Amino acid sequence: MDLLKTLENIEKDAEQELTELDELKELEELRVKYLGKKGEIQQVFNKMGKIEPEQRPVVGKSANILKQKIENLINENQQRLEKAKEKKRLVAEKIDVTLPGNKPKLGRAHPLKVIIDEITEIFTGMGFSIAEGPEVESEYYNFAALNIPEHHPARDLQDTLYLDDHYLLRTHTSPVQIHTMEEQDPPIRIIAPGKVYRSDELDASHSPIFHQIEGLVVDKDITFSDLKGTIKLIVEALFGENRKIRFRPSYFPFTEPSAEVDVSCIVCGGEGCSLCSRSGWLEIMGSGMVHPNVLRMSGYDPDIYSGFAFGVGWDRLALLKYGIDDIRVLYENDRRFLHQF
Ligand code: 2U9
Repeated sequence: MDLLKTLENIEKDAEQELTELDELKELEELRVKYLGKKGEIQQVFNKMGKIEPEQRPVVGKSANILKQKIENLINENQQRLEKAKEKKRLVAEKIDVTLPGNKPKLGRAHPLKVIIDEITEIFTGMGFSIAEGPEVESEYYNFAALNIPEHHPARDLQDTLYLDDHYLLRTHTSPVQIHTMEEQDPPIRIIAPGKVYRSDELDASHSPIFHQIEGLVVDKDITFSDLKGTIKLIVEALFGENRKIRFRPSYFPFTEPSAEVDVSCIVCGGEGCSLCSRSGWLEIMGSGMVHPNVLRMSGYDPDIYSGFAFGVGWDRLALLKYGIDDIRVLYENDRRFLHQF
């Protein structure tokens, strides 16, 4: 039995098989085939008992040298195959950074949001804070505290969405100002933007949910001139410096005296057109000096403090600003519509 010859053959086979390899997993198979417990080198050792004793050291030494050599070959080839595999991966994953990217679809500010951002900027600049409150209110905060008597038509079931005998969905944001007056001492300078509810049928100019922005200032020596100056500022900021403003006497239970504010028509400038029903004026907000009863009910002495308040239909401002003739588009969230602004 010529084990040296066997070793020589093993060496030749191993060298050839290893250099022809191109898959890492086949390398493992070859490691088992040559170096494993039942591998070819081990089989040579197993047969050592059957050869001449003086041959054993020679064969043993050669077998050990070959074992080491195959081990080295396997390790070298492992490195070669790993490098090749990595290179292949890098080529496959190559990214062309010069290709144009996918443009993310950007949202736009909703028309109502644009308006409130503008108004917030004007008022915070004058030292006002933004106040918010619950949409579910009691009769007291929505009506009684605002000097709206028990049998006033505004309390009518047709206008107000009642939840039970005492609670309702607020019909204006005025309760927010009542809460603020109860919690804080004058001076008060707040605007209260928010969602309000009325029992209206939905059509082009009515929605059972709509938005208001109200303002309230209470301090010593607040006069109707302060009201006029403040309103002039908002109107000019929203509709431009060249607008004319007119105050018309009006009635609200929570203000006395009260005034409706008109602005010269933003379409015809006062000539008369279909938007202003040929009058040249657009009615844009209500206002007035806070009624002494309202001050008193919230714990302010009307002989010391006075205040003014105003209220605007926030949706109507958006419709006017953008020339939209249907309130429903503000609530439908149709991206094709909203993307025009
Ligand atoms: C307190 C005292 C007074 C808020 C006011 C108006 C006039 C007004 C309407 C405008 C269009 C409502 O959306 S609309 O229909 N609002 O005309 N609101 S004064 O007066 C207040 C509020 C709170 C404590």
